[in-house]
Amino acid sequence: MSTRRRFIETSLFSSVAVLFGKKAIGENVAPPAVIGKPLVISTWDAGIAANKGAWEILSKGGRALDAVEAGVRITEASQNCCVGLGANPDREGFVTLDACIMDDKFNCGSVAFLERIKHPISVARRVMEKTPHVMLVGSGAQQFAVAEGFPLEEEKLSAEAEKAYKNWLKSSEYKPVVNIENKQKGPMIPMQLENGEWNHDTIGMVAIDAKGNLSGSCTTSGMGFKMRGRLGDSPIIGAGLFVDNEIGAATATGQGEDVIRIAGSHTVVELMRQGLSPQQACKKAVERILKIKGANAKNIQIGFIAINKKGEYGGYALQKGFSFAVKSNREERLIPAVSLI
Ligand code: SD4
Repeated sequence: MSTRRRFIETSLFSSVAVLFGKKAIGENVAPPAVIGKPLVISTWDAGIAANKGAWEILSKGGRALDAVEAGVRITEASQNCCVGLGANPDREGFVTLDACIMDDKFNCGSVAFLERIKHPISVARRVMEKTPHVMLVGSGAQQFAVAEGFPLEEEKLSAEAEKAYKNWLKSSEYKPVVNIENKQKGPMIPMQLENGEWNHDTIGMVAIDAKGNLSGSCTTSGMGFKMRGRLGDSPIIGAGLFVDNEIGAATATGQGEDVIRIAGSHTVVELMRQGLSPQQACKKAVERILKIKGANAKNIQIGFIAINKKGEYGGYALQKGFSFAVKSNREERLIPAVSLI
């Protein structure tokens, strides 16, 4: 080993050891390969479990792409959460799922309006890797999934979703107006609960691996009791998710229509390109939405999270109640995001 390389490794080891509050020499503390990397962050509290799945891969030197797929599959499979087949249906009573994934080379894949498939994120990855396209929707996406060997699940609402749907049916009228749920005092998504928290039905995850490569994933059942055929931001590259391996990665949650309006995740990445930190970039994007929505902003929630190439991260929300989960060599925690309102 060259003297210079040994010097760099020793200095790195010392600074990491200081960060851990340990003495540098003689302590059995394995330093991360690069400070700040690997790192994974994801939206809402379900992100804690999802990050653990991603970490299995990242901590062994695996690819960020594999990590972000594996991580959100945990959420998709969880019947306790509102993401995946256990989630709230559309107004006709069907659960329709949207997901997208993006790697470090601008490869991306997406599925939308997908029914009866448990892991839309993995279908999105197959679209990316096995087709000349970026997006497949509806019956075509389902046909592709089945051809790829994904099992077609039973068409049955989870007990929670069935209860919520029946409840919603009592007061709902079918009016194809965006945010009609708010005007009817019915559910809106994300919905503010009695205890002041927001419910959610999406997980977005972005990660940087030990080699410094970025990837991201986003998967959702979308807005509960949405119009049949409605897509939000989550399956749209640039809106719900964007990755530029030279700069950073961002993902969004909340009222998808308003994230789409500003090409939200792409905007966050472009703001980081201009020199803003991940948190500053997320804040600026949220401010842009607030400016557009004006007084109507009080009825919606939007949250962005982002990481940059250095392994710095941040998040920002329109309203209180949004949190994001972080996992790295140094920390594992749920962070309440700062909000504008
Ligand atoms: C959508 N952005 O379909 C998603 C919903 C969401 O927490 O993120 N909910 O608009």
